[in-house]
Amino acid sequence: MRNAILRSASLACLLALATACSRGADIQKMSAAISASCHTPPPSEHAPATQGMVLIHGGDFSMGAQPRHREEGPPRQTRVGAFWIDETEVTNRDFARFIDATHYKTLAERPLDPAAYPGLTADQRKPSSLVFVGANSPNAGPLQWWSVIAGADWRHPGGPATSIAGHDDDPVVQVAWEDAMAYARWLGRDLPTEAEWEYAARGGLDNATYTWGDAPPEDASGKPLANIWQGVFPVLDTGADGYKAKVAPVGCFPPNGYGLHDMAGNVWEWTKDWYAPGLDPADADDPQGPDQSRARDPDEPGVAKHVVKGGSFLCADNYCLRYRPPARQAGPPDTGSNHIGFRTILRVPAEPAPTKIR
Ligand SMILES: [Ca+2]
Repeated sequence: MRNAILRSASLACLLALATACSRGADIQKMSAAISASCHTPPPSEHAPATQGMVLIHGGDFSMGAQPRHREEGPPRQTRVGAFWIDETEVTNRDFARFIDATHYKTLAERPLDPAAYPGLTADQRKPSSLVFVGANSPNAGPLQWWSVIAGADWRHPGGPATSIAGHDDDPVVQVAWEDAMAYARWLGRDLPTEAEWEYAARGGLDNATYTWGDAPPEDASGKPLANIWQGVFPVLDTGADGYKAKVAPVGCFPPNGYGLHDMAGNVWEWTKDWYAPGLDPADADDPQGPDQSRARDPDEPGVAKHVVKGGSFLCADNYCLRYRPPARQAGPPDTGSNHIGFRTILRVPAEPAPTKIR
C-alpha cells in the first residue's frame, strides 16, 4: 500500500485499513504507559520448535458474524485442524534475532523498483512506509491521517526520528506480508489462515462478540482487556487502557480462553489468506481463502490483498469496532504500517486414517 498511496488513483486500500484504526500525530509525546505486568515468553537460543507457542486442538466453530461490517459474514460452520500458535505477537526482540541471523532486508527498507513503478519519482521510490500522523478534526479523512514517510521501517516505526530502543517487547510493526512470511519460514512455521486465526482468537467462546465474551472491553473491576483507541477517533485517544495511541508491549492484557494475548487490539495481524469480501459458505473444512486470482477488494479492484485480523490500538468503539474475532480487513501485501504485525503458526500433522484390517 505504500506504493498504492503514491499512486493518486489508488488510495482506497489505505482508507480500508484507516477506517479500522490509526496512530496520533503526538506520537513523540505520548504519555507514559500505565505500568503493567506484561507476559512475554522467555527467549531461548536453543528453543524447541514450539517455544512460546500454545497448542490449539482444533475443531468446529462458527466463523464470521452477522455483518456489523459487510465483509464479515454471513457466518459459516467451519472446521480447523490442530496447530501451535504464538502466545503473543512477534516482538521486536524476536524479529531482531531473525534479522541478525539472516541479514534479511524488509520491504520498507528497500527502494521501489522503477520498472514496477515507472510513474513514481526517484524520491517516491525511496525506502518508506505508512505512518499514522493523526488529525486535528474528527471530520478529517483517512488521507490526512496517514502519510508515507521515508525512513519508516521496523526499527523506526514512526519514521526516522523514532526508534525501537527500549521496546524489545513491543510487537514488531512496519512489516509487509512477505516480511512476516519470511520470518515464519525461517522458523519452519507459517502464517495462520484466517480460519485458524479466528478459531484461536475466539478462545473457545463460539459466537461471542469479543475474545473474552460479550461484555464491553473492561472487566467487572474496570480493568481494560485490550489495547484499543478510547476517546474521539481520530482526534483524541484518552489512553484509559494505559497506552495512548501506541502499541503496548505484548502480553500486557489478559489472555483469552486459549492463553493467547492481544488477539484483540494492539496490532492487526497478517494472515496467509487472500482477501475477498465475505466468506464462502462452501469453504468449510480447513478453509484457505480464495486463490490469488479471486482475491478482490472492492475499494481497490485489481490489487490482490491479504486478510488482516484482530484490530489494533487505533480501533475505536465509536468508529469501527474491529477488535472482534470476525472482523477482517484487506492489507496490500507490499505495504507495512505502524499498526500491523503478526504471529506464526505450526500445524500439527493430521493423524492418518486407521487402516482397515481384513
Ligand atoms: Ca490504547
